[in-house]
Amino acid sequence: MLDLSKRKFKEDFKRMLTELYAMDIEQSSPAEQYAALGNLVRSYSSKDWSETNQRYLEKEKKQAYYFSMEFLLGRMLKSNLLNLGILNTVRAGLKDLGLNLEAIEQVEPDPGLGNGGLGRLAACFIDSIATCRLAGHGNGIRFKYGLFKQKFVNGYQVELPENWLQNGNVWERRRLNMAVTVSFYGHVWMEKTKSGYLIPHYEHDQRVLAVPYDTPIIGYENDTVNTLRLWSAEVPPQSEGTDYRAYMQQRKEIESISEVLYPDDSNYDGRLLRLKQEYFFVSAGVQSILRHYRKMGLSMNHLAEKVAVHINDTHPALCVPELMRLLLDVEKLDWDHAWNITVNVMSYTNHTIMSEALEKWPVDMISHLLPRIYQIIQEIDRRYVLKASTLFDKEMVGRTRIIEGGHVKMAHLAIIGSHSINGVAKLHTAILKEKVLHDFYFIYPSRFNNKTNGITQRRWLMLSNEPLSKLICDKIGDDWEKTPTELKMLKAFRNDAKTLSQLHDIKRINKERFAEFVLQKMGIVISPDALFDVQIKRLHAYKRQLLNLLNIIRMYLILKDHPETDLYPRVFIFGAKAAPSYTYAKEIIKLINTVAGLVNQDQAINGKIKIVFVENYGVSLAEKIIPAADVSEQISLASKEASGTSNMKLMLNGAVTLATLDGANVEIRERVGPENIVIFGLTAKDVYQYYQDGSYHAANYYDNDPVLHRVLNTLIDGTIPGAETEGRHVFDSLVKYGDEFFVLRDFQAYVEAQNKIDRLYRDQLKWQRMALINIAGAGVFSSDYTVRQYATDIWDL
Ligand code: 26W
Repeated sequence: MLDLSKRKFKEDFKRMLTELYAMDIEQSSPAEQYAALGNLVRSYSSKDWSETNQRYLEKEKKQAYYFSMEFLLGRMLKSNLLNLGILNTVRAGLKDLGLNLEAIEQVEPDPGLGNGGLGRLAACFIDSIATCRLAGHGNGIRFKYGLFKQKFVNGYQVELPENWLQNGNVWERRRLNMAVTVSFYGHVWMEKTKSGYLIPHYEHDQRVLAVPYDTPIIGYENDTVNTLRLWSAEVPPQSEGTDYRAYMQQRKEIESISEVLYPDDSNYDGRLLRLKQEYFFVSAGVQSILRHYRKMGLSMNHLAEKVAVHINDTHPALCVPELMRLLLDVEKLDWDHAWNITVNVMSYTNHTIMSEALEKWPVDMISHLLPRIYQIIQEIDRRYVLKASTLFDKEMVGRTRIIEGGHVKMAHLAIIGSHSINGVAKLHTAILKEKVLHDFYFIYPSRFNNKTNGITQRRWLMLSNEPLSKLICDKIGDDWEKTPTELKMLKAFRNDAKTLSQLHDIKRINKERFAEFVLQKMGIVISPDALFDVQIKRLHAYKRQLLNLLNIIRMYLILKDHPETDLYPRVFIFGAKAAPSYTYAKEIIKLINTVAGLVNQDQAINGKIKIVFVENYGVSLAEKIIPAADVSEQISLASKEASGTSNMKLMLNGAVTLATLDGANVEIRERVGPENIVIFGLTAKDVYQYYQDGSYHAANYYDNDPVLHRVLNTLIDGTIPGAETEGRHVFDSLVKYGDEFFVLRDFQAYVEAQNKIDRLYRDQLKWQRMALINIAGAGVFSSDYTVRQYATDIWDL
């Protein structure tokens, strides 16, 4: 923790402005103030950063490397100030200088280097790892363009490039001296030495320079500063006499590797570029780990005692053959030895059971792009098949092998090559064991384990909801900041009318703030007296934003028929991006926007329902919405949402969860008790039962439920002007084509659950008590605990 007085800060800040821009405060713009502040904060952390690295090296500490294609960091300025322990000092100092921290913060771009839950989890984890003083670092790609910027044009999603690096990035450090070379294409031939070794020779390969950009990851009020290393693809130092045009062509091709994040978290997109990206950051990362390891002067035999590599979903699964390649070809270890080390080093997390998202690469593609890696995968597969055939039947071996049907199955590679395989919530892990990965669970039972996801309470409460944090501290002190389960102390106030009314007031302030934002940005008037009902997450059919929409239409119809109906006023808040290629999801966005257009300006319903679909949902918007939420919609089809993490953020901020028994919702219910959560719908067991007997007939629900019938008809009968095209597609997907995610099946139960919410909310004392119990129960979902479990059970740090 930094010892910094306000006076010293003000001097430092003014000096930095002068040094950087030769300006004083009056002359400077917020952009310059931000850059000065950012540089200052970085300089404040640099001593701890180098000392942390020094300490790890000297003590030969085991280090974990979290390999992830995505890190959805969010803005770093305030989070770094908080973790350095100087947030209040800096804020007050700036105020003395006539400046406002929150205004300066707005200058920082929100780096969207991720799609959704998986990327944000990686960001929460690295924050927690540093906070828990664990030796763990992130490894990923420095995408020039983050996830697209979403705009709505006539209700349709339009994607614009997100050039987050345009004005530079104060947090990163380019480290050219630590660059490594990554090889693609070409041919490999093996030379046999006299001693019998096979030495691979690469011919005509394309070499790419991987340049690391390091960002300090500052622990909360401690002296640990870990590293997030993101790799950028560049042309290697130009060889003599390269033709200029050929050079430019080559440069374009190479730089495209770290150009843009794939905007897809659902559909596997078989593009060569994605495979290149995966190998690029894997090879660069593993090479740099070994280079660091060699500095300790230990033999490779001890690698697994000093290094853990974590494979975040299958995207970095090539870590397995890449480490094998380096151990075999460079370190000259024999196969069995190398394999043993590799399996002990690697661990893998599965984040989805959606089969579309399970990566498979065509053999042709992978053998052409990565010839040596493909040879190694073939050998891993050959040995697996050889051994498995002595133990299991042919079908089992066929189902579990890595290369099958002309494809390389990345999940199989990750599982066979890792000593640990985990799911991200109890239910998810159970489904992996019993269904999705049942064969592998049978083969490697001891490798499987659960690690329920978590979130950092620093970003998702202390920073984003300061009024609530302060109230909590007033009530129970600040131990919860470092020991989040201490939030349970709040339960003592469950019957304290004053505390409950304070909770109400804080929610009210946050809602006013959000309402103001919505008015400014969207021109929509919403009342903070209404119930704020929030669904924020990627747009995907399985998450069932559609179920939410159908209920909104139902309510709208009731109010049209009988404007006097006593429905509690509601604001339905959505935030969601759809993958650009995911037509159905985009149609749902358009439908929600069309219904919003109709409902929001219909005088006849007296403003009782409002729909706010915020553009460009991401970390920064989440920070605004979550503190203002009354209800948290977690309504995925049971079994489909691996965990969910917005559910945790919302409960921590006092929202009541309206949910199916899916993902971590199950564990949230365990924590708060069934009376403090509203659960509805099919269970995972029900869903699997339906699959088994094929007995779900969606059309029956359309035919037999008059309410649902009428609601669905509005999609196609002109009740919602402008909805015709998308309305027809969506209608057909539900009624004609089988309703893959049981929306119609769960409709009635959902309506009842929503009615229950309506009733509960009217009793504010009771409601605030539920909110309080939710906040009090949210501590266990801190990522501080999750990463400690990874560290102990998996990485052995
Ligand atoms: C190949 C493209 C691709 C990209 C990303 C496929 C799949 C993914 C991820 C697995 C999608 C994802 O973000 N999954 C989410 O992971 C969160 C963190 O564990 C969970 O909380 C969510 O339930 C899960 O959907």
